[in-house]
Amino acid sequence: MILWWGRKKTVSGAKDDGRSSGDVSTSLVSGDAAGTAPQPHREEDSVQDLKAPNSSRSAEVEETDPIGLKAAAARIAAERAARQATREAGILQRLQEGLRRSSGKIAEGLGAILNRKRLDRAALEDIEDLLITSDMGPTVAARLTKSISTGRFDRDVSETEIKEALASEIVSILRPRERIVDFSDGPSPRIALFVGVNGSGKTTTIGKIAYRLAGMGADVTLAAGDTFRAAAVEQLRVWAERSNARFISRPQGSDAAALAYEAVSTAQKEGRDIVLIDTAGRLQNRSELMDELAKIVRAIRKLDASAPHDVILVLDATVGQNAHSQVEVFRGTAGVTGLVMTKLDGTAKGGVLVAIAETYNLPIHFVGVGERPEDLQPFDAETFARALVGLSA
Ligand SMILES: Nc1nc2c(ncn2[C@@H]2O[C@H](COP(=O)(O)OP(=O)(O)OP(=O)(O)O)[C@@H](O)[C@H]2O)c(=O)[nH]1
Ligand SMILES: [Mg+2]
Repeated sequence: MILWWGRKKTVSGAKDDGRSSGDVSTSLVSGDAAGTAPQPHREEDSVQDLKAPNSSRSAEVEETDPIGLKAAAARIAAERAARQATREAGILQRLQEGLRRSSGKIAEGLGAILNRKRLDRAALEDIEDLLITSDMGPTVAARLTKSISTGRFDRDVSETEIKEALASEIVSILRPRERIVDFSDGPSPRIALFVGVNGSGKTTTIGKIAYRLAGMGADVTLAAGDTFRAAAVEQLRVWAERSNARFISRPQGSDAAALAYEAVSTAQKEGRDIVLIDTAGRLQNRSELMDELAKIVRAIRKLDASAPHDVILVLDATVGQNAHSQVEVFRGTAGVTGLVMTKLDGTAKGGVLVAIAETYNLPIHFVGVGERPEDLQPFDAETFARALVGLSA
């Protein structure tokens, strides 16, 4: 079970604005994400199931379980496990589809190289070049090439064998960066700040996370810290409405740090669970904008010295190697605690995630493979590595 939200669901009607987390759950599961987004457990399902136990249960069960409670509970658990398996299968399929351009490039390249059959020096050099041009960077490319040559040099190899070897080495690079966020852990309200360059996918990622967290019963506040553009505020407002989240904004041109302060202070007073703060996109080489980010962090810390609890840098995979300088600068200015990589579906540069994982000791929380809420997936090293080289589960 993938955990983003482990805390007990907020009691329905406990908040002063009349929003009920029970209502949120119901509306979410009836939407197009039903069957794919994690669905909150609905008490009424269990009650109904318990009232109508399976009539074909054996006499033996009847003896030890006279009113069928155990049998019904087992059935509910099995159904839940089946639903979860279906959801996970969907996740893998979407990731494979999303990474098709990246995996297609690697598969096509390997196919052409291994046509020559023997894994000789020339073939290894070509594979190394292929990995570099797939945006994995020279260090990772050299490491992967060395690893696949071990025990296979000058032997006949199949494309699948090489893909398997690549995937397993990529997993060993990615595994230490795998960390699912449990947003319910730690202080409440938990404050998460989203940063990144223009158009990297910050607002969309916040929207997707809010949608999923709301579906899990969290009480989410969205803060429109991108005060530069009216359209940015509206974009976030739409996501807030979709998730039935509390929305805090100020007129265009307002001070972003003051908005962040207001959002945190309001969430503290109202006892909210989590505040997701959007920020304006800023190029890493614009120092005045990077200073503004530091000011936002200072403003939040006046209210909670341990906040922001997450500073999530949203990276756009399509920029390829430029992602490195973004990590460098944002890490220095805003104290980045974790990464999200978006738009992996729109590029053949998916390998850049491996290069980033190898270079920086930062957890990768999510990957984005499309624009729908269910296209934001918790990062899983093995699933990602296999999908990247075009292998099935
Ligand atoms: N294909 C695809 N598109 C995405 C993904 N994530 C975001 N987008 C799209 O990328 C565009 C930019 O996303 P935003 O969320 O507005 O980016 P932003 O970082 O908030 O942009 P600024 O606020 O201008 O800095 C939008 O059209 C999104 O729908 C993804 O994983 N895949
Ligand atoms: Mg935005």
